[in-house]
Amino acid sequence: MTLFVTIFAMALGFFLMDATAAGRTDNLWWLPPVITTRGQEVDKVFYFIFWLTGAVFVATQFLLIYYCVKYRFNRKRQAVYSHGNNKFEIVWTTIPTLIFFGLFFWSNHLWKEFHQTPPEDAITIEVTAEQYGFNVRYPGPDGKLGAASDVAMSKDNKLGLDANDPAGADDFVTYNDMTIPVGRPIHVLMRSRDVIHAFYVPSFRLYQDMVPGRTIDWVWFVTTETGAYDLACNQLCGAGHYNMKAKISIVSDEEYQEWLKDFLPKPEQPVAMAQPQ
Ligand SMILES: [Cu+2]
Repeated sequence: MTLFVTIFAMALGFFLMDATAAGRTDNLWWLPPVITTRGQEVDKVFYFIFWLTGAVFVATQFLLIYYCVKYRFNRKRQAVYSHGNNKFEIVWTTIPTLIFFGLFFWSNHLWKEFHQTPPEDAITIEVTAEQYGFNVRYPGPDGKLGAASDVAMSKDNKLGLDANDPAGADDFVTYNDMTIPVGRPIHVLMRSRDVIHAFYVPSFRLYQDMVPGRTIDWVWFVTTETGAYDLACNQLCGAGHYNMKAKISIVSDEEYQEWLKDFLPKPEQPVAMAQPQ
């Protein structure tokens, strides 16, 4: 009976895993491909820890089994008292301590690097989360996002935009769709309209909470490959959380310029309506 229940649970697990991983259908047992320069740095730390702890795990389990067998019950053997070995104890305390300090300095160095000011040529995009989706605001041709404040957020002004700021006149907003050019630094400002959401892109190795009342401004990244990737909310933010996701399309610079055209005022069309005489 127990065996049956175990097999059934495993089969159900496989089924559910397959059903929920619509965006990713292969290599589900391992990490998704990494496509940001910072993600590659994160992976180096991950693999270092993975192989080191993996090797220590295998070695200690092997020794455990070996000594269990070697010193198994034997009527002829007499127990001997051993105080231990101070030299060995110093060695096996010092080595892990040095490794831990090394990991601390390594990851702390990366953390500081990830929080550097974004470069001058970065494209600044604002992502405002809400139950249950992501509003993505682009700066338009002037490269500047118009001012916005959380206090001004309302039903009619979802993002709390300041209508008097000329920088905002050419801004445009997409929903659950973020298109960015490959290789360019992308600076993402993160806000939330209601509860805590998250900006989680496994392929970027990037995860940042989006907190109502705050504009998180330290996240920026550079992608290395084109393709479509999932942006998911990773904070249990309500009943529709399971379905809160967006598509990030990473395209070539030419494709990005082409995509932008759909959202910008056409040159042949008058931008403002002519005033009646
Ligand atoms: Cu959410």
